Amino acid sequence: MRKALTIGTAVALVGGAAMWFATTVGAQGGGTVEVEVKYNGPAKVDKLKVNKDTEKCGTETMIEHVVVGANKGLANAVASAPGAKGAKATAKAVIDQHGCKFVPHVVVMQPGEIEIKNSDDILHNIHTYSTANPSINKAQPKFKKVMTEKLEKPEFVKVTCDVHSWMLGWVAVVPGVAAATDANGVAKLENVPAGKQKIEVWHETLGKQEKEVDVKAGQTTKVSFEMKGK
Ligand SMILES: [Cu+2]
Repeated sequence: MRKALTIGTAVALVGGAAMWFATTVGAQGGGTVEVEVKYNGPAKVDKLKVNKDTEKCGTETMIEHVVVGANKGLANAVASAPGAKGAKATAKAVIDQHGCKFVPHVVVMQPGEIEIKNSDDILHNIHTYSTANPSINKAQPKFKKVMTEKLEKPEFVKVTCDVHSWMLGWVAVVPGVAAATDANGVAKLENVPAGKQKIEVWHETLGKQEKEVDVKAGQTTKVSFEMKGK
């Protein structure tokens, strides 16, 4: 298993053979980890009036700091198995500036490239607050529909647009298998290698937690987190 992983990693690095690798790991017995994240506190969503580019942005917007769904499920948290390196081939990460919001609010990616889109037909800007990766601060005029940028170091990167002060998003650059929680606070990590795995959960305002789980091949292991208010 360990030898196969090493060879697989090398191949994936050299030749973009990530799909082959995912298949190999699956065949060798990956499991699914279903991560449930709860928050026993109030949602925090700022509503504010907008008076700029209203034909695209609307006249009111929301900044989603803490989104709580059914059964106290916490949306927009990032669950990951950082030790499950290269276990899943992921599609290219995309964040879209749409309706003067970053969509999705939290995008999850493996270290590498991200596509930044502008679907609004107005001027936006992309401004990242990163420490591990070089900062990005670039205008994205309406004719620049897509820009590709590199985020190669693991980090949770805050993203804003300097044209529209309310725009806030996050890019979670996470090695291993990772996913954001849905509206009900659930994230599924697929193809996690069997055995003991550390599971981490991150949220933009509620911080980080971790637990260890025992992943069984071909099975779904459930793990539950409860984030605490600060
Ligand atoms: Cu903008």
